[in-house]
Order: sequence, then structure tokens, then C-alpha cells
Amino acid sequence: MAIYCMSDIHGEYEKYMQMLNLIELSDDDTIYVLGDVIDRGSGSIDVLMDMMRRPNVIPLIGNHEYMALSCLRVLSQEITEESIAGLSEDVITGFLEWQNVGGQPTIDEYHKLCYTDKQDVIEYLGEFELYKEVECVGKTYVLVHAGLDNFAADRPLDDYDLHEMIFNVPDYFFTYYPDKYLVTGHSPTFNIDDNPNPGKIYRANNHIAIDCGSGLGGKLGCICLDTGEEYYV
Ligand SMILES: [Mn+2]
Repeated sequence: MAIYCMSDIHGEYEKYMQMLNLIELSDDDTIYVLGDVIDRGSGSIDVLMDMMRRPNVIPLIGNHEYMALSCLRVLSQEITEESIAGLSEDVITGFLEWQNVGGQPTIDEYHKLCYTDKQDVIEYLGEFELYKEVECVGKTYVLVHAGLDNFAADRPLDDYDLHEMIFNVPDYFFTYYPDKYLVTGHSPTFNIDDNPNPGKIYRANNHIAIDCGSGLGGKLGCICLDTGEEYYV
């Protein structure tokens, strides 16, 4: 019945599978994946196909999924003269931006899927939620991919829009909520100033930052909210 969080798998299918084995994930456990499942590594679609078969894996959207979704919808369309003529500058810019942040391996994988799997992947990405607030052993955790832009203590979580939650790094030296922990991925913890454990999970000021740099040569990290235990692959 444990609750786990991990983030920023970035196409590292082997690390993802090793992590599920390491934590001995059971059907009673829940694991929240805080976005950026895809891109950079070569196993993005493999991770997604596994996640979608597991009802106890709850995905949140990251900026990479957001960028991918509109592009994959275009790629899934039949190519006709009209569909090519209909490609707006925005769509083309979207593809270039996605490729710039490591989207190409995901596109390559996606092209190898059958039609049904392509539709399933798009549908699944469309189901990713923006944030979650969870209680565990008397503590409250706000789970979100990147952070809370334009933060105000009295601002309800459902008031933040997608751009405020998935693109910008939070202030790790600021305590957002005195009575809640903010759990985020998005930015590898080796980028946090004065981090005593670069590349490991960062815990200070009611932050739990869990992107340990998978897909960038770092580890995949995972934390059990019940016990506080950290796991690394
Ligand atoms: Mn991200």
C-alpha cells in the first residue's frame, strides 16, 4: 500500500524496469510519475506502453509530453495534399522545438508502431494529469512536474494553468507551503546551488526534487512517501 514518486525517466526503459523491480512494486502500491517520461533515451514508447498497462502507475504531464502531444497528433494523420498544406508555421515550429529538446528518438519509435498503438499512445498522453495532491502517513504532498509559477499561498492548485506548472524551475530556497511538501521533477538536482548531494534526491525547505538526471547520464531516482526511503538505478 506504499506510495512512490519518480520523474524524468526520459526514455530510459531499462532503468525504469530496474526501478520497478528494486522497489518491488506490487498491485497495492501506487507510483506517481511526474512527467518527462519521454525523449532523449531510445525507450520512450516502451516505457509508455508499459505504464499504460499498469493501473497503479499514475502519470502527470511534463513539458516533453506537452510538446510531443501536438506533434504526434499531426504524425498520426494520413498524409494528403490537404494535410500537408494545412501544416501551419506553429506546427512546424513545434516540431523543431521538440526535436531541439530530444524528441527525435521518440518520433523514430513512434513511426514503428502499428496504427492502433499510435492511437493508444496519443490517447494515453492526453490522459496525463497536471498535478496531484496526496496524503501519506499524515503528511500532504503536492506533486507537479516543474513548479508553481506566480505562486500565492492562498491560490488554489486548480487555478494554475499548464504553463505555470510544467516549464519553470521552482525556487528551492523558498518554502511554498509550511504544511505541505512540493514534489517536483523537471530540473536535475545536480543543478541546484549548494546541493550537498548532487544527482540524488534533494530535500530541503519542504521541497522534494526527484529528477536525478536520467537521460542525461544521471540516475533514475524514486522516493517512497511512506518511509522516505530513496532508491536509485
Ligand atoms: Mn521537464
